[in-house]
Amino acid sequence: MRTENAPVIRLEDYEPSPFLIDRVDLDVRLHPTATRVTAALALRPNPHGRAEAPLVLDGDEVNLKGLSLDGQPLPAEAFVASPKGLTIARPPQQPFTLTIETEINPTANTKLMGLYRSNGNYCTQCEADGFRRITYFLDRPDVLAVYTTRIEADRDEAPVLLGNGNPVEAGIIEGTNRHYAVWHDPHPKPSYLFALVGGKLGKVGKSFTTMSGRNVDLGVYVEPGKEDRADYALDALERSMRWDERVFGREYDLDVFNIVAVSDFNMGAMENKGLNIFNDKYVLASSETATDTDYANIEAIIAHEYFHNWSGNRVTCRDWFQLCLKEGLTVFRDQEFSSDERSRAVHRISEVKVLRSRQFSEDAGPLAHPVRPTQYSEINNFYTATVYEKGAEVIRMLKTIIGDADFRRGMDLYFDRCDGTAATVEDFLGAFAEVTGRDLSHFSRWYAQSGTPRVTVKGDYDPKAQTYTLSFKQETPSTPGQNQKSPMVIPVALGLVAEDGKPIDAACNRVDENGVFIFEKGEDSLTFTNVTSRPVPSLFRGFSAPVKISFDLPDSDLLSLLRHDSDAFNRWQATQSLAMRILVRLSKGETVGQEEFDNLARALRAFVESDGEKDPAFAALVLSLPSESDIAQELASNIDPDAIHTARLTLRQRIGQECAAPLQGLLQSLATSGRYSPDAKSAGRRALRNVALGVIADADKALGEKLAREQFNAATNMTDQLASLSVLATIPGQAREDALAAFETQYKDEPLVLDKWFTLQAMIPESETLERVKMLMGHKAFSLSNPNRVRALVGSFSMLNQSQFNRADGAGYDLLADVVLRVDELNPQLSARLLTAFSAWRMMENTRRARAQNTLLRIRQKPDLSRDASDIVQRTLD
Ligand code: B3K
Ligand code: ZN
Repeated sequence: MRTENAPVIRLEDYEPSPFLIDRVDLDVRLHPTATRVTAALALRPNPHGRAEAPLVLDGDEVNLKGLSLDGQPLPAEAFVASPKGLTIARPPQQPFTLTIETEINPTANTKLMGLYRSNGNYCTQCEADGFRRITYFLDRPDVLAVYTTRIEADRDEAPVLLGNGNPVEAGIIEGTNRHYAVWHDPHPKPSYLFALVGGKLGKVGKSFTTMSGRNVDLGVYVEPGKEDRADYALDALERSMRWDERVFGREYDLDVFNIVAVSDFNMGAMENKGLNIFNDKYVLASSETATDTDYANIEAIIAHEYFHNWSGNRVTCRDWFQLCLKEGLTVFRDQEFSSDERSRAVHRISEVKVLRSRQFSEDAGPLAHPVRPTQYSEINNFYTATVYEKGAEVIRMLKTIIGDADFRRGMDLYFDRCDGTAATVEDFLGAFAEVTGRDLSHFSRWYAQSGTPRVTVKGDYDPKAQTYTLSFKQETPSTPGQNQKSPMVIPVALGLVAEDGKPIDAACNRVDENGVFIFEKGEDSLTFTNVTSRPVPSLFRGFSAPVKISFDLPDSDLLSLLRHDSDAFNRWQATQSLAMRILVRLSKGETVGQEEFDNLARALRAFVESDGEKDPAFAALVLSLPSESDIAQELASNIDPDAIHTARLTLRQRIGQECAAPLQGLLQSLATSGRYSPDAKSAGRRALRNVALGVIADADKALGEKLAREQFNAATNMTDQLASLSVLATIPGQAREDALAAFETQYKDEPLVLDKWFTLQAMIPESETLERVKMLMGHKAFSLSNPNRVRALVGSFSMLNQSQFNRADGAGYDLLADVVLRVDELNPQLSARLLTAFSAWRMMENTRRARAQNTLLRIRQKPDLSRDASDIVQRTLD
């Protein structure tokens, strides 16, 4: 059992570094088990730092082999070194060069932080604190240096050598089998943006001309033989670069931009300057191996990492508390890019689904924290939905409040003023306050206060006075460490819709020309005049604020919104709200009248008939019910996941019965022939057909099985093949097992496709799944050391299979605990991520709650549990 608690780092304790590093000259001699790194650091005391301070360099599992100061070896009594750090008690008080030689073992590095090997290739991951696993350093984001990197390796082992910045020199070392390359990055950067790659890689590339006419060589490097799967990523990169020029006026700033795909990676990708390193799942795509969703994710993540070049790299973060400054902003930018490239309404709905399922649940549980946290013990646990997704919503609200033109002016000022610096949220908001003349201090509460505000609305129509009044009240629940909450600035985009769909020409001077009312007090109300008939309010159009809304609109009003609202988001929301009303009551064991089922099912049928072909992607979303975890969140306590599962199935069956005929029609009319294209329009048609297939199968298993088998056998792309397989997976029997076996054989040499096969089986909502998952952990393609494999099988089981992970006998919790304890010894970031599946434990009914708590206590007992995992377990139990 751990005896000492990890130190807590607090925002209020921030101090500038006592030393700065202007230049870093690195010489890295790659070797599988004994890589030598020589780092020459040009240091100087920081004029804004504490004077006469010792020089304390961070380290993590590095072995010191040599140390000299201004060319002179440092005597042993002048420093203290351990694998965890290097301290020089009395460093010079003027500029000096410290040359450090270290040895590291990339093959033994299973944490996938620092320099490690993936399928034999060398690569790095330094954010947040991996550079200290390469050499001793001031490994903090506010120390910006210009890097020159010489990489040397065996020519056979690593024919390709890549670094940050521009290539300046390369050659072979005479008389040896070794070669080298030198890279220079002229842009000062923090150590977390350092990267190098050495290995056997194939390349696709093209030349890009920037808006000012400079040529940039773009390259995407992948495992040799997979080059044809990198074309889409390269195309997405080019489109991202053009978009950032057009929409934000941001131009690329080096001669090359490289992306490298690796198979072992802890997250999606990393924005290292000029050398992005990606999880290969987010680069490789072909119609036979990737789904439409994969293509959309690749496009979004390529864009996200590219956009970091300005929001993150040119302007970086002063400290890790400011993480949202780069992440929330960059998510917002990638969301806008995808909306422009695809359908804005459809994309917005997808963003909100992710926000609600991941962020709202985080904000309602033990791991809740503000968008800008004020303390952490392990920063890698703060790359969360709150920092990323809620962080993006905060930027979106700012834009809604100040308008498009001022938003762009503020962004320009922020980039220009903070270029080359490590900035704070205050610097960011300061730019917008300056261009608008507004006081944004009240708005800044969004960065400080955790929890999802709940806005309760009431509407009152006075036919005599022809007025309509909306009253608003807001409350934010208490969250860990925060009991007292203050009102937030909430932009409410709204409109009034007549029951018969005719526009309403009402007036209210507190609603701006874009239809936005700023709700910033605890309670407020609005009165519209000249309202000649009872209106139906459409509130929070486009989901204008990340809040929960309580508004008891009659079902008939929600149906009017589905039919008539000009806002696509609220049309979708209307069906979700109607479905949720039914699902909540069914889950609680309450009876729901036939009429209610019928009303929703018939409305959906009418919608499918009128809109299905018009906008298939949108229709696919309207037909998808809230997920089991969405329902659990709505119930919030005493949760029985089996009851939720049954409730959802019951409603799906009723909808399937009602809509079967038009949906079968759509299966025919939306069928596409010819070559697969991943564009949004074609993907939308496939999405609706595949949702239709699922709904048909819910109501009629035999028919569903027949149609799914036909589709499975005829499919010429992964989207259709996987969709039919997932329908088959929900129907126990030989057809399912045969299809699963056929898929396994077909893709036995495709790890990323087998991941889909793992996931699909882990999600089967039946009690045999537990044994199936255990068996699959023994599959030859499965490995506990590969994060994609672990997430595909065990992550999906615990996060996406609510009824089986939360089994009443606790066996699902035990399975996850056993995996976590083994993974923790290899890769703490991965074990910590898996552990977040427990964060809903307190909402469960008593039996499950007790079992989950015992399991968490068992995990906590483990000697040497990593800091990453203990941090999550501790906060989850607190
Ligand atoms: N900045 C990286 C995430 C790093 C995670 C470190 N544990 C990827 C991204 O958000 O773009
Ligand atoms: Zn990012």
